[in-house]
Amino acid sequence: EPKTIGQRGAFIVIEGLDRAGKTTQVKRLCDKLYSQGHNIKTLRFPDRTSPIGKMIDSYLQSQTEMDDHVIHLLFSANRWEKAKWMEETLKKGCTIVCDRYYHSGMVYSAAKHNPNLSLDWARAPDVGLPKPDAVIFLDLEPEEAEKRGGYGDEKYEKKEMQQRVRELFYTFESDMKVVNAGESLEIVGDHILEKIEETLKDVLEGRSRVGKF
Ligand code: Z5A
Repeated sequence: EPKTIGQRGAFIVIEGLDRAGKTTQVKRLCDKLYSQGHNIKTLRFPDRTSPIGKMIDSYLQSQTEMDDHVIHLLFSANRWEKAKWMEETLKKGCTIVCDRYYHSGMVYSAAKHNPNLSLDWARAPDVGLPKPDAVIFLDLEPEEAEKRGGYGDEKYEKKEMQQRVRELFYTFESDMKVVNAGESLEIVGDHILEKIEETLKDVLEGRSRVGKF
């Protein structure tokens, strides 16, 4: 019997640096929660499948150039495309586990050091989106990321950029539960579960409503 029937689902976001293992941990977490009887849906941002997502993909692969504000607004629009679906899904009792969300949106754009693109400016288009019940931040030392094969070929996968992104993520420390992603897959997975246990309980027992950013 699924645990979430008749209750809303929980909205869990896994944020993190490049190579931190977000995709791996989202999958582990979903398998675990599913085995505990939760109805589960996953999401990832950017969602590269929609027309807006395809524009983002093309930008990240350096096939298209865009003004920093334009790409920022597309990333935000890509979340808004899913907002109604997220609200309906949570209401139906499904738990959503989401790979990156608006914290990524704010910090990657602000990390570009464009004097006309502050963290405040970057925040504005996401205001009003469904607010996660818990945000896990998978933190990885740059040296550890390098051991995992270094950064890839996409636009932001450069050491200096990743360093600024990490510092900016830490300005949101009070919004997030930090997990050291440098440990083994199993240990990281266990720490994530520990950190969301309380949240899941509150949601399942009807003590918490879906908020807005
Ligand atoms: N971006 C943005 O600017 N604005 C926005 O609003 C949003 C995003 C939403 C693409 O994101 C870029 O978009 C990203 C942020 C920006 N730019 N950067 N950087 P993405 O999410 O599509 O792509 P990504 O960050 O590069 O994700 P990824 O490649 O999927 O990485 P990951 O999910 O964190 O890691 P992984 O694939 O699970 O693992 C990476 C490797 O490490 C792999 O070989 C694993 O086997 C290994 N791994 C994982 N965990 C461990 C442990 N614990 N030990 C050892 N090895 C491990």
